[in-house]
Amino acid sequence: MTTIEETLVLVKPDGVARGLTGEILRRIEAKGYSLVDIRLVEADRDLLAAHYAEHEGKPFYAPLIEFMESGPTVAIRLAGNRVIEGFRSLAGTTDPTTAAPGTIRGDLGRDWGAKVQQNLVHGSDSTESAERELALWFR
Ligand code: IDP
Ligand code: MG
Repeated sequence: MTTIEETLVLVKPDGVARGLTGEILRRIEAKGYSLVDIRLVEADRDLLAAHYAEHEGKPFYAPLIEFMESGPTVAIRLAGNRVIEGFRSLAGTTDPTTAAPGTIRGDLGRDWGAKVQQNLVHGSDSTESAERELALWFR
């Protein structure tokens, strides 16, 4: 079955600040996914509150919003069969210390001792999240 999906990928402010946008795009393109749209965004509080609504009330929520406001983010609309699952696999697990080597977070990320994990990228986790998040970042 061929169902071409789209997902939202973010290169978070740590990835942009560390000059890793190109390396992250290289990995995405080398995997074979298609860039549909890309933009540099200075995310404001309303956008971030909507994007991370599921995490409101968690101990890392306020540090997460502050981190995401700390600099520009690169937002990418990415397409391909099973791209949602495929990009999450490329990204690796949430904690960069234990994310598998070979993944973006495992190869390029580390713990910096902050209250929130600075793990370089975001990828939508379901078709519902992708649709919702793409509408927020590419309105
Ligand atoms: P994901 O980005 O791997 O989907 P989520 O659980 O959706 O992970 O969390 C959103 C973001 O919040 C993570 O990418 C990370 O930056 C941060 N985060 C999640 N869980 C923790 C935690 O337990 N401690 C610190 N930061 C966290
Ligand atoms: Mg998530």
